[in-house]
Amino acid sequence: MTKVEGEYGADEIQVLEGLEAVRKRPGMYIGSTGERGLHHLVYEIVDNSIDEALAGYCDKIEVSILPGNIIRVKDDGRGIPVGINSKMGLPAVTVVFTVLHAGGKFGGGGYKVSGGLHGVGASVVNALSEWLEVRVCDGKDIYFQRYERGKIMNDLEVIGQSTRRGTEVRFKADPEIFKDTDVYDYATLARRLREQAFLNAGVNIELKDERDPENIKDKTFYYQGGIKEFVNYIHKKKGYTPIHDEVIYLRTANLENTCEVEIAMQYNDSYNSDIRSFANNIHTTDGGTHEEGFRRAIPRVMNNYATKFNKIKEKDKDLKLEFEDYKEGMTAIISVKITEAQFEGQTKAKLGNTIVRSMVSKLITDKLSEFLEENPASASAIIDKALASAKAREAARKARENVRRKTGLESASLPGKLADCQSKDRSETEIYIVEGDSAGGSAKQGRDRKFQAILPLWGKMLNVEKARLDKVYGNDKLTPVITALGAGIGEEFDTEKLRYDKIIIMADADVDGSHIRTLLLTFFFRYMRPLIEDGHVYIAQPPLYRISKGKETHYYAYTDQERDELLAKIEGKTTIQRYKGLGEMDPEQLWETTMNPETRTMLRVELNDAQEADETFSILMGDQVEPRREFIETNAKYVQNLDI
Ligand code: TTJ
Repeated sequence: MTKVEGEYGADEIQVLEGLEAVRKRPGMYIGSTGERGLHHLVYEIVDNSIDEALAGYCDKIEVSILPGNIIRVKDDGRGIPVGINSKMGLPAVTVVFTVLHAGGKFGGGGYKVSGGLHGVGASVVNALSEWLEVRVCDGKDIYFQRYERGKIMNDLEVIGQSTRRGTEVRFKADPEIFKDTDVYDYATLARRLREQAFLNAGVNIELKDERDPENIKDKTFYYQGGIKEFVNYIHKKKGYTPIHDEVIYLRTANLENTCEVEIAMQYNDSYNSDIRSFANNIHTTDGGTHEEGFRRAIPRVMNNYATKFNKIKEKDKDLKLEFEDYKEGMTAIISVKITEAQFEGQTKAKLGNTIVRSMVSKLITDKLSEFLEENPASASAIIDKALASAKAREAARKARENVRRKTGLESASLPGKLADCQSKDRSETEIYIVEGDSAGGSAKQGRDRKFQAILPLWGKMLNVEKARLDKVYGNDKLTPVITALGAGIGEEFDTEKLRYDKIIIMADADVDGSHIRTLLLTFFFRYMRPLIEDGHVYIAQPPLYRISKGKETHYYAYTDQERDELLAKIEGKTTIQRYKGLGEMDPEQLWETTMNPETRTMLRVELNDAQEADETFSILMGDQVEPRREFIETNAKYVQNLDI
């Protein structure tokens, strides 16, 4: 029976007010009402099924995007209880979907998840859905209830019989809340569900995209090896080769069984580190106590081993190996599951529980030492790699000091090729990093010297993906960029010292230009990440065509489509010039089309997902052909746009 107004009890009024609050401030509950928030709804529901799987009662979770952008999540667990909850006087399943913060937790095994943006529960999804339906099979009956914008549409009712068990939820995100409700991205969901399958060994998660019946996508994620397989996967994906045989796997839990720590790690042949930490399956991007314990224990345990077994030669004894050295080439997953997790910081992405720091530290002390002693070949490979890193860091430090000594200043003198701007007001200044001397010449003449600086680059740029810090420091192509920007590099990078507000990469719209852009972006990403994070990096967009009508009138087209549109619009006789490079433009044209803030268009480089960008650069700039080809085949458009 459908409820009518006037029949609500006090509890139910509270319930409605609760969900109303969610609809008033959705951002507070799911972070945003954009694409991210929309995907968050899916994770929020799936988390409940994962909990059931972790409790040992569910083998299979099926997530589908149905036509009409309806999400369906189905599991074969025990089913949300349908009995009356005595406190609320409502079926438990109704409470789960209509009471804020009730969550889906009814005790019973596993680690209770709490805090952060996660675990806010099914009621939040319900509040933000145009409609939501739940079906529960308890081995006998099929129960059904429907809600619209959080409001109960019918009493929980039996709609049929089944010997199966499980829970099925379908929902349609509310277009009154979300900017777009049709932007579910298969790759994004796949990424997240794969991650969850790695973090929860043995859980089987299927993802189906049935929006287009002509093109159904279907993937199943199931990893018996858990986070160990996660490390293998990352290496394969990035095209890195491990430098020792086995993934190191360490695990511990406390006596009360309220906290479990798992670590999987392996070293590879790259110079990058990829350390991802999780608490209750939530990616703690700001680290916290688990990462602190890890960073502290790793150098201590490794150095103890190296000393005890005489792994460091007499001539290298002065080098003090630190975490910075041991992290080079390291891929590690740290996963903590804890009751009552405390999430801290502005984004609630930092773990705060202090017990975790000592547990991680002890785990590494006990079990990593054991691993090293039992696997001397692996241990030697790791120590040697850290030694090489320490030497490179020492060389880089000397190179840096050399620069300082030579100039007698803290900062080096500006590069000779730089045509600096006049303004000292950073907020209005720009630097164009320009490929090639001739384009650099045009840019110098065409610019507004008041606020625009030009730095021409020439010759072969260093691929930082294949070079250690010391090579980056001494590199004669990168040094001018570093000194012109004036903000340092690596750990010393300081955005405050930046000499320009906008860093604009200007290169030809061809394959070579694309290569230069990628090399520079890789450099910024690896060595000056805040530059990208804070939105200082831009890509200039020079036109591809000039269409002239007579001597006086000129139009510029930035894409083939624009060219065709212009040609269709312009009457009479026209001539088309295709620019093969920036060098073909005279200074006035370059100013008019690409550099004049009034008329130009630029791409701002945004860092939406650091993890994804990390993978992208590893694949694009790495030395293995296979992952790169695979990447280009699946992301051809992305490669052209260079939007990281
Ligand atoms: C909890 O303990 C008693 C028996 O039922 C357990 C339970 O609630 N299991 C459960 C909940 N399995 N699946 C869910 C669930 C699945 C979806 C898709 C959505 C929600 C909110 C819960």
